[in-house]
Amino acid sequence: MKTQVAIIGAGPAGLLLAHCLKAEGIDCVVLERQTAPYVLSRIRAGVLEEVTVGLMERLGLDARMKAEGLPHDGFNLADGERLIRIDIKALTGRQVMVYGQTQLTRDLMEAAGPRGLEVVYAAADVALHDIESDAPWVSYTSGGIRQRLDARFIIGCDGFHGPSRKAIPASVARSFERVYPFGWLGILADVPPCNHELIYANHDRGFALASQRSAARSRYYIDVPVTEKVEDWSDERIWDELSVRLGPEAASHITRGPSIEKSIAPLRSFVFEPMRHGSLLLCGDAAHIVPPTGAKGLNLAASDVHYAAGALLAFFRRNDADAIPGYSEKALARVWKAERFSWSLTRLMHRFPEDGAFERRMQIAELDYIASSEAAQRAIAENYVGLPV
Ligand code: RFL
Ligand code: PHB
Repeated sequence: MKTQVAIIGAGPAGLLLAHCLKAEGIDCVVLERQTAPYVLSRIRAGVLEEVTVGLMERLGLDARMKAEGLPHDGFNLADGERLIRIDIKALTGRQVMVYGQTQLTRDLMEAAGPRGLEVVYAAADVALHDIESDAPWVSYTSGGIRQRLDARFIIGCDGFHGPSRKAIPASVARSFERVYPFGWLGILADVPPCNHELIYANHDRGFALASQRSAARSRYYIDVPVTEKVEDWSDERIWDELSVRLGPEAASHITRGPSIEKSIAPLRSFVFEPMRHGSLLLCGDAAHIVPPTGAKGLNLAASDVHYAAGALLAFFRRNDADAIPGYSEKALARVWKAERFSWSLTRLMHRFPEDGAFERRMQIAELDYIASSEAAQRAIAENYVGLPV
């Protein structure tokens, strides 16, 4: 089989890019290791920046998002006692959209067939070949038969554990990593949210986040040591912990209910450079990971797609050979700023095992400063709604 662009991975990065290319008449094939239902069963991000919403709008795939998504004008930081509201609308003139990654992925998936997008699910043993040439190819197994897909470019949208990044020789690459000593234990439940906006809380007992998917579905997180097992956390134990960490005001509005999903996600900061080598471009979690505190992971995948689609369009439509080499630098400039924001918000809102009384006071002082300074709130708001692409 032959195509112009082979995309590995049908998560949000892969599907968004495939739709963007298809809309411009550029041929592509997407290879996904998992089945479609499995991809949809992963509960992840919930907050979309304008860059992500804008891509869906331009693709004409925003109808359900506009009908069911919740535009938010602000969010809250809590220090165990009070809520510090960050009025992102007043401070930046912009909003974020609360709409689950699952819903966004479903919208992209359902439009694939009608728009003639070829997505091969359950593609096993995907391997990249000749990425340093102008004729790279991908081998994979589908229906028990080994297949070959030739392309002009391969785009690695295969997440943190996929094969694409590993195909770039160590001699030309550099990675930067910070692994955090805690993970987020998440619970999804069909109960009304405790607050109309998100609350990120730093309590003496640890971090908590109150988020939502709709007026009837809540998503909550608490941080737990990475050694913790999800089986040791009954729903009641999680609700009890949330009630303490989110503070009395939010706690009084928590509606408890049985969990639909419960899992622990490890926290990591990671950047891989460069994001392009030869005819291979990396997008999304394949190239970088942020801790979820800033709600940036999915949105960075979308901004990578924005840059990658632009570069591929310039190459195929305008014979502009310079656009492809420029991709890595452009994408990384935005990635590093989002890494900084996600890291600093994680630092501010979590208790680190090595922290003593001094570090705790520094967190309290910083939250106090944020509460009293519009300049500090503006800096947070500007990063939270997303820096320009
Ligand atoms: P994905 O979603 O991991 O998709 C990669 C796809 O590649 C497939 N794949 C392969 N396919 C073929 N062959 C192989 N060998 C393959 N290996 C892997 C996988 O099956 C998968 O389908 O990466 P992508 O597309 O780059 O998207 C990134 C986002 O998923 C991720 O950054 C976000 O979920 C991060 N994130 C959040 N981001 C936000 O922007 N806002 C949030 O509010 C937010 N909250 C979160 C999050 C991530 C979390 N977890 C679980 C890590 C909350 C959590 C708890
Ligand atoms: C979520 O709703 O899953 C969510 C919201 C905000 C974050 C992370 C996750 O920062």
